[in-house]
Amino acid sequence: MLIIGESINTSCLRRGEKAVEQAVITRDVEMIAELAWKQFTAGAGYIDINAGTLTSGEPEALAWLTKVVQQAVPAPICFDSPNPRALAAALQVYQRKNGRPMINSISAECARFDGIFPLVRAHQAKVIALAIDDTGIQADLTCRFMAARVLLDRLLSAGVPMDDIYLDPLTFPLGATDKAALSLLTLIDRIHAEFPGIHTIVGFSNISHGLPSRKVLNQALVVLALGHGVDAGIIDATDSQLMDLIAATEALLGRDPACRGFLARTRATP
Ligand code: THG
Repeated sequence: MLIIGESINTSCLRRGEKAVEQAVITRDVEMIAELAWKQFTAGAGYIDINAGTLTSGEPEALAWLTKVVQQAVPAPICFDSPNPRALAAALQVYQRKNGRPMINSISAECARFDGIFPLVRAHQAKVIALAIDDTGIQADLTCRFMAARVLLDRLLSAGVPMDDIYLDPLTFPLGATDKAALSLLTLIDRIHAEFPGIHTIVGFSNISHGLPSRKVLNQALVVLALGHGVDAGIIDATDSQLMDLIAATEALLGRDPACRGFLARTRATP
């Protein structure tokens, strides 16, 4: 599973009230570099950066984060913003030595597609595609599936390679709808059945918003989604129990030749 580390997000409260936001506002290089390093050494293949709470200074903040993260770790960056100006500012300072950038995210909303698609093309970025159109995020699965289909058609016919697209079916919090996880799993199945070759990705921590014991809910959902063939996850890579579960589940599903990944992990953490 491709792991996108979620922790460098200004809405993240994990390290105390608004600690990440504060670190970005004060340009605290040390704290951001440490967050990047912890996620990288824990196994993150991409480091997500999101400065979405800083509405006016977002472009400058995202560009600063890019410089700090690419200096701190040899992993590529996942640029997490709906704002084309912020994405453009960050991509402009991104050095590709750590790998191709990933843009998080485009959608079938017309303004968002038109604002972000030129950046995907100009930077030859991998792209996360949200199953949402101008009618908003739909609870109805067929509507969400239709939004995904329209977006995929647009990306593929514009020449984006299938292997560069990560389709995100999106999930509601379980606290808001009992069937949130079941709907997500059904959508993952439908996407893999109807669009073979397309990657799927989920922001797993969304499921537990507003509920206690968030970690264990996130862990359970990741295991379930792996059973449905999900390819990638935006997760807390520093949750070592979650990373153990991913390694074990991938081995059990035959996605880890000769259990190499699992064995390497168990040797590292006896
Ligand atoms: N899809 C895509 N991108 C996304 C999301 C998605 N980007 C943002 C978000 N959803 C994924 N990132 C986060 C980051 C932090 C949290 C949730 C989602 C979060 N953190 C807790 C906190 O700050 O209190 C701590 C969680 C924990 O400890 O487990 O909630 O869906 N494409």
